[in-house]
Amino acid sequence: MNNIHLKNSSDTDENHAKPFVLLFFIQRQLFKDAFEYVEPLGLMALAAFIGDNGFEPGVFTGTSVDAMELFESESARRRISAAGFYCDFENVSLVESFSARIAAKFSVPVIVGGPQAQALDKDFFLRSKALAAASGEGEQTLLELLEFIIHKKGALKTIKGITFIDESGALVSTGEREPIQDLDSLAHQKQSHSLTGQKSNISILSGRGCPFRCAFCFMGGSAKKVRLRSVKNVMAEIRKNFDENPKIKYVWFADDTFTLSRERLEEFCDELSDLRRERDFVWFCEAHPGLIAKWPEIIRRMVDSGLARMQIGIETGSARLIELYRKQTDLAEIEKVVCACRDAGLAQLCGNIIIGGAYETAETLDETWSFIDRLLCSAPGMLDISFTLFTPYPGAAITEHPDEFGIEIADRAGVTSTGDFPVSRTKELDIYDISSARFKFAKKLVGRMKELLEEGRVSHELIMSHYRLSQQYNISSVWHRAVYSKNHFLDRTCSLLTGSSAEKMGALEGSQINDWRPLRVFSLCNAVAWREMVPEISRYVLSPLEYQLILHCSGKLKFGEILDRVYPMFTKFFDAFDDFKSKASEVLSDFDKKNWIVFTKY
Ligand code: B12
Ligand code: SF4
Repeated sequence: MNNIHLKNSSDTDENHAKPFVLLFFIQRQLFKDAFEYVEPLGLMALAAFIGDNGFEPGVFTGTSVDAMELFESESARRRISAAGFYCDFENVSLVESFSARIAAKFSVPVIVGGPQAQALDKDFFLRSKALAAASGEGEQTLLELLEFIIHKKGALKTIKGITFIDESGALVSTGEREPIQDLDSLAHQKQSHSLTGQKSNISILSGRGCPFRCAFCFMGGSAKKVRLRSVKNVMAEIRKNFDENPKIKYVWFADDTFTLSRERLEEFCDELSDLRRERDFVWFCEAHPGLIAKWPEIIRRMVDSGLARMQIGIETGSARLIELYRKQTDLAEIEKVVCACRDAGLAQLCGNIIIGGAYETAETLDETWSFIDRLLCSAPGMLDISFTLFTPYPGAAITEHPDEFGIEIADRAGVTSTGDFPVSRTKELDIYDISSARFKFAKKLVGRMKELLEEGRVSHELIMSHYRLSQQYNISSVWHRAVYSKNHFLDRTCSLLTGSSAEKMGALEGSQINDWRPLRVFSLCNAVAWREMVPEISRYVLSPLEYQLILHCSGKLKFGEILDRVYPMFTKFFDAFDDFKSKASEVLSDFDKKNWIVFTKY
């Protein structure tokens, strides 16, 4: 098993009496880091539901290699009554081959669900040997399918919301199942259902459905009526999971509806603030910029109650395209939200950009870059950008009517891409133009971020907050990954400041400094280059005094002791010790600004 430690599924007699059902979210090795980070909420919800209705569920998230190993070891121990697979645009072919293997080798019935289930065709069923695919919300559908498979209750054709191949070989669809109305009636997810161990985060859905109809979005095409859970119910789920897994440090509100109502959001802020008095955690949410722009002052309240990172869809910098996407917001609102987040002291805001979407041209790409650049300059150090390529998700308006959006879909099933290559073109840009645009955008983004850092536009407090979020809460940002951590001196300094009791010089008051020990954050051998016996650090030529001072910043001597040792070497250049002391303090302050040193107490 590669790097993951599987928990044994529960071994109690009581559980063995219940039919065991394995639910999988599998991906190829390539995606390992991205998706193992969070538990697949859909499967956790299904597990909770069937767990309350007479079955013993286990949820696995990981690579197909690990999944097969788990399947083999579990089936050697006990009978697996059924297997369910979460299927999205990326893993269709993998689910297909995995399911075929399970059906052939273990004769375990396979059910498929998830966002891509509605698009599975007859070939998929023939090749995968899956018994049925469930579209939409799967709780009741899965239960009825399990009752049918295990207890021989009912018939496939009477189970709403599924597709299957009948005895005559025809692909049959049983029609849509009504989405669940009262979400508060659903069982809460349980950490014990996860077979891949306890994570340091938990994803939560405070509602289902989306009121918007963005033309590129799967939800835009298939979104059902919005249903919100009560704040009380959501908080009870969070509290229960905290009790079960004290390792949780990050609460991830995954739904698109979290910021739908101001009053509800305020209620969440109050509840989350209360909970933070008992537990150390921070939280994330998705937000619609059009909503937040109406009451931007809410962001400060969210930040005060622990919001560490928020995600919004920016999509494009072209006013015409954002309208075509039916995003129901505009560039001015997005800019307003970015500035409001900056002013409220939010640590991280992530904006998504689509490259190669409707009517994309070289000109719209230029507009998008100018917009990103303006936003980055407005909120240096806070705004992360992530670039995605347009992907033809089933049911999205652009997928259904590409002509109306100036798009030509070349590879509808996405078999040539792992999200890393375009599968469609626009009237003006071919696949290669779009691919190279994405590459250039990613490069330009990091380049611009580095410039902003070098220009001193990013505050030390903000940089430190990214280090703290990474070290204490396992939250990553583009700024941290691609910019701060690539600057050796800054990275070492911030890591020391977060991970130990070290301080910046500015944090030490007056005479306090004499008792603290300056410590250089790099190895002198590696960092100092000697040119004709003159020392340089990163092309900065050191004066003899600077060299002696950095040499003595080994963390072993107090500042006062360093002064006493170095002064005798330079007496002839100073009228008195106090002059020397003030010059040495100036030099150390410069080292501190360059991130060459920190101060340690012991
Ligand atoms: C959280 C999230 C993530 C998380 C976790 C993913 C996860 N699967 O839980 C992370 C960050 C890892 C992620 C990554 C990606 N995501 Co995402 N993600 C979401 C998000 C915001 C919430 C998912 C969720 O928890 N939904 C709530 C639960 C209750 O619904 P559900 O997962 O659909 O499950 C229900 C039903 O589908 C069904 N069901 C699900 N599985 C099964 C299995 C069986 C057997 C049965 C019977 C039923 C069934 O029953 C469940 C309960 O009702 C959704 C948007 C959304 N609102 O759904 C996008 C979404 C799922 N993601 C999407 C995409 C495209 C991606 C990425 C490809 C993005 C990218 N470009 O990198 C990656 C792919 C990850 C991968 N495959 O490696 C798309 C999927 C579109 C599609 N047709 O495939 C969505 C719908 C966003 C969108 N609006 O377009 N994502
Ligand atoms: S992009 Fe977000 S707001 Fe738009 S339809 Fe999809 S989920 Fe809703």
